[in-house]
Amino acid sequence: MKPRKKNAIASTLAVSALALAMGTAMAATGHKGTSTTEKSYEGAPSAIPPSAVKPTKHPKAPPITDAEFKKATEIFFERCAGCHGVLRKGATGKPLTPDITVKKGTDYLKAFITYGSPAGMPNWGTSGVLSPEEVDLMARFIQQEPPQPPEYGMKEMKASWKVIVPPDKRPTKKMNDINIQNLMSVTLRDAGQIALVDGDSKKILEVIKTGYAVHISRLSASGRYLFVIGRDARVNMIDLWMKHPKTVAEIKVGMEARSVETSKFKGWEDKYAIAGTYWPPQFVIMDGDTLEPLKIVSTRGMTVDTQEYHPEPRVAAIVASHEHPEFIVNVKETGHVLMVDYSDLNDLKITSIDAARFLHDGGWDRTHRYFLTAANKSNKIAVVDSKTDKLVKLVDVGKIPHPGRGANFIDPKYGPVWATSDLGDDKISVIGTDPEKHKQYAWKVVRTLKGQGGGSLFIKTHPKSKHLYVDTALNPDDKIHQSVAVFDIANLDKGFKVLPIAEWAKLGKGPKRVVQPEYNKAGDEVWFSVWNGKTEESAIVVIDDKTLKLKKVIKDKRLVTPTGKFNVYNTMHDIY
Ligand code: DHE
Repeated sequence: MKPRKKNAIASTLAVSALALAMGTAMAATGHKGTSTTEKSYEGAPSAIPPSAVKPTKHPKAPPITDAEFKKATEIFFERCAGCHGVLRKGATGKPLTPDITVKKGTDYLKAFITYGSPAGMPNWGTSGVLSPEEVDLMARFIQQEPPQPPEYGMKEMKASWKVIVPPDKRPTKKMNDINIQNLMSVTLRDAGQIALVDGDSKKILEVIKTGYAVHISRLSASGRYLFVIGRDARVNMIDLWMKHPKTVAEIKVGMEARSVETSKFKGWEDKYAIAGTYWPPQFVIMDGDTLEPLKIVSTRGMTVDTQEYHPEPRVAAIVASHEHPEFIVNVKETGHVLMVDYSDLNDLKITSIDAARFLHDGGWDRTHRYFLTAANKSNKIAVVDSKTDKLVKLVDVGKIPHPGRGANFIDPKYGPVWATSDLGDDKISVIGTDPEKHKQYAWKVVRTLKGQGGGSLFIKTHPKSKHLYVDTALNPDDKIHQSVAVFDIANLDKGFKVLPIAEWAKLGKGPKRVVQPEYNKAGDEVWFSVWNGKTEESAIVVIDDKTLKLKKVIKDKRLVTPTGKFNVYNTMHDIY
């Protein structure tokens, strides 16, 4: 396999990041039905190098040369795979396999690609993103067999695996005076780096190179190791005990990924790490000290509803059970939640729970027994009982719920609840989570709050806080995506206050999307990223949670496109 040139990856990323960050959403210009927000969010280019696939033609499809096939693959991976899937079996977008497309014919497909559809297909032609020749090419391309990227198994993983500092060469005690528990790991999305920011002084302590378009950070149960995953499926394991925390082990677990987690059950702390991949559709359990890949499991299989085979069910969120030695793995396209028992990797037991399509992100209730996860295109939250390994309920919520890990608090009327905001509308659904003392409210939407607008990605509170914060990072309106709504938990009916976070950051031009509230360890400060374009100035804004006043603006030229922030203590203890 010829690796894709770094520059090509960088420019692909730059284009996507620009489209997303600038809100121009090239993929969505002018089309009806699906918001710019959704398209620009989901339509990010695939990290799979198009050079990795071979032309696969269909006998009944119109002719296409090998050179054309290559170019079309590039366009497809860059613009279409996020919604239709690499193998075109359909995800957010419709399936585009030859059994469907050949019957439609080139002229029909050209019109569809040119003008888009009210159901959400962008108007690639009339928006000027694709030329008439490219529209014609894509119409012929999608009638061919979908080219399949290569598999990526143990051999490839082992070849990419590096133990930079072996366990016996690592410190036996903490060698720095960093207050590790209040450290923030900040995603620097388009730099392919994370910044370790001291939660007390608000100073950047380290900037560490990670995978391409780095996505999330998670902590080992002990809090010593930080695991970071890039969209290119590179996992970095960073030792926070070192004088200068740095990567001690690294592996590439596939070609495209979003999730990483570590074992947290009593007796199994720091023993294993797990990473899930979008391509190939699989997950891998690794040694928690070295990232040595131990067990790879495919997620290919049948969908929960129509029970049809899906060749590309991507792995979305993964959490570690506190009830059993298990990882809980969301399989997006088939709608299964897998309870993967890691106590015996040779005789691996997996309980597969039927939830709903398309599973994305989610988090624990406050007791850490129930996992609440968004089946986003079904507009549902699936509630899984990690003690009995059973589905408790599918709860109907608003349009395209997107909780991140959600927010747990005590509702003055309904007791313990968990909340999600939505990408597709301005609702916030508050769900009762206490089947013991508030049985009548358990697993029901007890309130629906109205937020600033759609395009919300993350909602957050903290056990010590009286506030609930809801971002609207992908709302097309500048005023809305540059600010955050805050509710007073004691007076939820009174509506929200708006905090003009981006204005407080006093940055120059750019989209300045305010994204992902994250608390410090004490739960008395909230940190927001003001996410600007790659070449524009971004910032992190810290507010006082009690007074809702500005406390600090962190600006530094190294803070390139900050998005997610992960407080060590809150992340290792699943506090949100
Ligand atoms: Fe994310 C979490 C997938 C785009 C910021 N994102 C997740 C998770 C998944 C996911 C599956 C849950 C991981 C887990 O818990 O194990 N994200 C995807 C996509 O497929 C999508 C829609 C498009 C893509 O091509 O990647 C996507 N995500 C984005 C962004 O554009 C965001 C806003 C900015 C960025 O940094 O790329 C973004 N995603 C995040 C963040 C989290 C996340 C900050 C973790 C939230 C948390 O609090 O745990």
